[in-house]
Amino acid sequence: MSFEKTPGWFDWYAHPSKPLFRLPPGAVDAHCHVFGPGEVFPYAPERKYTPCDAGKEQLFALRDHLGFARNVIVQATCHGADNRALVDALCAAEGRARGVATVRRGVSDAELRELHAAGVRGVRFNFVKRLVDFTPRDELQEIARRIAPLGWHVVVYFEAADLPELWDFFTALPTIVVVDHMGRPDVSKPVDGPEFALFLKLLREHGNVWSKVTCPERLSVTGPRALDGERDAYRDVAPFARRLVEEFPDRVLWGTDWPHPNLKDHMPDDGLLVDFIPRIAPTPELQRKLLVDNPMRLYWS
Ligand code: 0GY
Repeated sequence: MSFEKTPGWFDWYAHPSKPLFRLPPGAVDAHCHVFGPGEVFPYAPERKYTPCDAGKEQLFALRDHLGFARNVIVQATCHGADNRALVDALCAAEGRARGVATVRRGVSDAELRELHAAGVRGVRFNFVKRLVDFTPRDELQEIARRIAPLGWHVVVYFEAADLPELWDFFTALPTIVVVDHMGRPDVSKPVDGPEFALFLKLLREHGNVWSKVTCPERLSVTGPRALDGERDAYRDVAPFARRLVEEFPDRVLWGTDWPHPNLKDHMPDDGLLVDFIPRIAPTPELQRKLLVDNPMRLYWS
């Protein structure tokens, strides 16, 4: 089956620069996706967008180019709960990738065991309204109860404005809860303002909540333009990410978000994204925790 990309869709950056920042040995890209290829792994009928194909070979080439050792591949909404492209990538990665799947209420124990054997260690619950249809909370609670005994965690994706309404649901989950993209703060608001304070409170009061300090390219208003030739792209996002890394050094993860679905104004150079890391994790110790210790503990232990 062939698929037409959503009009205006940006393909991923074909020739990313070599980062100036040298990643520590064993670094993990803990948030990335595979899309299709649609001919082999068709996109889900209920999807809200049709991406460009972005397969496992390209992902592994990017991993090697940037200097990562491993990937955590997160099921994207365009594949719905059909995890075949994800599982195929995990199996091809020879132990160098783990996955986060999407499952529905009817998933069998045998299917969960197969996903585990392939390298899946979590499920993703998506609350971003432009990406998914509503799923009843009791279905998600049931899934969380089913996956908890496997030692898996729940990854949640939501917009900052929806956190008050989701708070009780998140704080009742029986597993580690990993928040995508810092809960999508509005970075034009102050880092010390009430909206981000609520997110910090979630992590302060709930030791099982982690955050991905990802997606400056998605959250930034100032954008990728560096000033004075310095690599200071996405400078408005840095204070938010740095606050999380410094206050919760053992509960943060970093990832490229390749191939960057749904970006409207630019497609980031992944090399530049890696160069963002030392601005949010300024010491070798913080960098090691963010890029190696934390993802290894969550996905490989
Ligand atoms: C991301 C962000 C987005 C998309 C998805 O699963 C997805 O479709 O997560 C987005 O559009 O913000 O993490 O890739």
